[in-house]
Amino acid sequence: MTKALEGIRVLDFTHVQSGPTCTQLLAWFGADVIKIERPGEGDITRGQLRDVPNADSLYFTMLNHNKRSMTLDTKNKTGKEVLERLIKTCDILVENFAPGVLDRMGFGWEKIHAMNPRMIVASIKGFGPGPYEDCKVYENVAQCTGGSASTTGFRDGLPLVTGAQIGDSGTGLHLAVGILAALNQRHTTGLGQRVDAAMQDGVLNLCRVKLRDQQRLAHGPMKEYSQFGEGIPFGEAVPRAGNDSGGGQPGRILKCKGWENDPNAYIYFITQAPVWEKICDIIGEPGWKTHPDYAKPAARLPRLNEIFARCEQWTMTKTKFEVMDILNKDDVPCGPILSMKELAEDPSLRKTGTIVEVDHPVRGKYLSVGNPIKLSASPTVVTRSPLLGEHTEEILSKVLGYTGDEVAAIKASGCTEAAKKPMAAE
Ligand code: CAO
Repeated sequence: MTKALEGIRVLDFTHVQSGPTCTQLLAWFGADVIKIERPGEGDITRGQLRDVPNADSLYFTMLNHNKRSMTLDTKNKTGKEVLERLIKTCDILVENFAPGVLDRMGFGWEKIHAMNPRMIVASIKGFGPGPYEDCKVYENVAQCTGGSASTTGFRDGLPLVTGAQIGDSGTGLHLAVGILAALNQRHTTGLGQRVDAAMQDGVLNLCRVKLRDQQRLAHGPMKEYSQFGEGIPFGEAVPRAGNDSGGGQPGRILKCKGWENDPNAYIYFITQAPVWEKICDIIGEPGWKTHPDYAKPAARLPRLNEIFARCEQWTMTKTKFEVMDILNKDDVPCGPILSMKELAEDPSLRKTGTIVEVDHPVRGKYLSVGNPIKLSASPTVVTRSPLLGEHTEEILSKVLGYTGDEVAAIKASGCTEAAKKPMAAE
């Protein structure tokens, strides 16, 4: 079966998490992704958070599946010549270097565009143009500057960062969408273009509903926020809303049986209006179906704490999975809080390829998240991440067309291998 991006070649200058998320997706859709790494060191994450001695870390392996690795010192004269040939050969360059790095390497947009007018140059930076455009940025910086941290957590607690990597992986996803749009436009223009995704912008996009709420504040209190029912006035900016639902249907995280000992014995429970009467029967409050304080959504808003406390009395008598079964029979939307252990062991996620087991020659078998986007005519087969420089020779000869002698000369220049450090006694 062919792949959606078959025939598309990606010059992958990405590192750490944000950029690799994007190029891994392109690889899963069938693009030939050639990851360029610094000789001797490679992507810094190969050695970060290492759990198996001398093996590439899970941090690296889980973000670099289905790619080829080539080592190349792009500051070396011969290395620059090889890079020029790569630019002429590839369709897309993806990078998430610090601002200005590509220019300092001598490969700014104008030069690349002149060398290969069809090339799409896609970049992730921390910030777009403005006061912070030169700053280096990591995940949590983006969460804090993109509106996520100020709106996450409890009203009376610290701003919180989330476990979901919305700054890094989220921006990688945004970039991938931009690249696919640019690829499509190339069909009509014949030209590449720049695709820029800033992490602050990506996080803000994912916090869209909070900017919605910022504007709603001007028109009175937001009644679905717990603090409305608690009589606590709103300030000038959107407050942290704890586990209140971000949508129009009130929801909370409630304790389930075993919560005293299990940190994940909880369920997210949504009191969706169309199923309110069924909820009243399930929790043992049939009188609330007609009572003027509870029957209509607007009447319930100031009483959400009381209503959810009553729901919790019921959920605490059942495990989270029992609650899920009972509520779903009546179409009540809810979600058990699943631990990473439970997700890792979930047979249905294994079956769909959302969680996959991958074999690696150095570290052995490990679990990874597979492609969450399923294409019916381009199924993803996850293959292991490459070892550092594993495909250097293959790419020089088979992709770039260098002869055996030329490959030998390139290697002799030192641009593909790190200079050997002298032994202490030497
Ligand atoms: N050959 C030669 N030199 C290379 C090379 C290669 N193959 N690959 C990288 N380098 C060099 C670069 O040229 C750069 O050198 P100069 O500073 O002299 O120009 C140097 O490596 C360091 O690159 P960097 O500044 O991108 O890396 P860093 O570790 O200092 O910063 C990061 C990392 C992530 C903070 C920064 O890259 C960044 O802000 N990126 C954009 C935002 C982003 O994606 N952040 C998310 C990261 S994941 O949490």
